[in-house]
Amino acid sequence: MNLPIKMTINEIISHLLEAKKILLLCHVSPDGDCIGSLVALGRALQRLNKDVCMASEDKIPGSLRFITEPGEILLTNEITEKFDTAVAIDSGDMQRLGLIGQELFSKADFRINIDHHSSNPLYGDLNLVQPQRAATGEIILDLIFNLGIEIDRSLAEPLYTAIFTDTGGFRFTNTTKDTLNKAALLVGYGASPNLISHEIYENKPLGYFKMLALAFGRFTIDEKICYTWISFDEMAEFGLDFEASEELSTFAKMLENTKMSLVFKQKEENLVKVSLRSQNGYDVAKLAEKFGGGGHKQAAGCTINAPLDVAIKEMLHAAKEVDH
Ligand SMILES: [Mn+2]
Repeated sequence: MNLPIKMTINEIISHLLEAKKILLLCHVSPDGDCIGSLVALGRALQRLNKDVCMASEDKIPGSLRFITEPGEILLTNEITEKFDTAVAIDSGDMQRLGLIGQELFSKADFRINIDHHSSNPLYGDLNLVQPQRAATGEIILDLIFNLGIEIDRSLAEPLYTAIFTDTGGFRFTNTTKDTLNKAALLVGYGASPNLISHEIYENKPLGYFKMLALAFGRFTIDEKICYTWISFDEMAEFGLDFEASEELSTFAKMLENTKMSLVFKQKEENLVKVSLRSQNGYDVAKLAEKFGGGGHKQAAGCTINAPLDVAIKEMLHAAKEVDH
């Protein structure tokens, strides 16, 4: 259904107010935006005495645990109940919810899709998709305001984290005046910029730096495309979870004279996750879509089912053919 935004917000609110059992789902390899948005909306609905279940297909990365309470977010494979309403958060398409997540979402009587990816195919019964928003957290903040709930630190902290992480610490082009105004409001409600930035960007184990050193040593520039890789054996050797490699793409895009950066993160023997970032307006979402992925023009991702060396070769080949 395609309604004007204000009407959609009202429809979602009246639906949530009537719902009894609500399931909130985030995307696979959860990031700060989806976890922050999930936790804030979940806590807001709990204050309205709703029976809310928050779930993720994959486990929450260590750097984001500070915005969650232990046991607050379940893994989708722990869920056996049925829900009258399911809400997909920050998931550009239904597949992003993961295999079990997708099934849980489909089985709910009513489905709501809240997101900011322009490629979102509007897969819900109600769709609140606003690509002009830097983060889904911004949309959730609007919803919470409209629900008439007072915002305190337990809502402000995850929402600030959502906006902070999806803007790369307020550095990406998606950082608008509205984004900063919202962040300022959240600071007013108790979010601490210093604490959140410390939890997200600092507080790293020694193995993290050894991983960076190895991956930095592999930086290769080929036709203005910078790429590097890390294998699952190496991550295990450094005592790191897969999620700890996420930030490599932030560093890869810092290189001068490049148009695009690609980071290949091997998750399993024949499963490689690729993070794509563009520097000069190249649309990496289109490139990711060729491999069944998606995302934003400047930041996208996809998964390739192949050994690491094959994935690198295939993606590089496609990247060089990108129409500019
Ligand atoms: Mn997001």
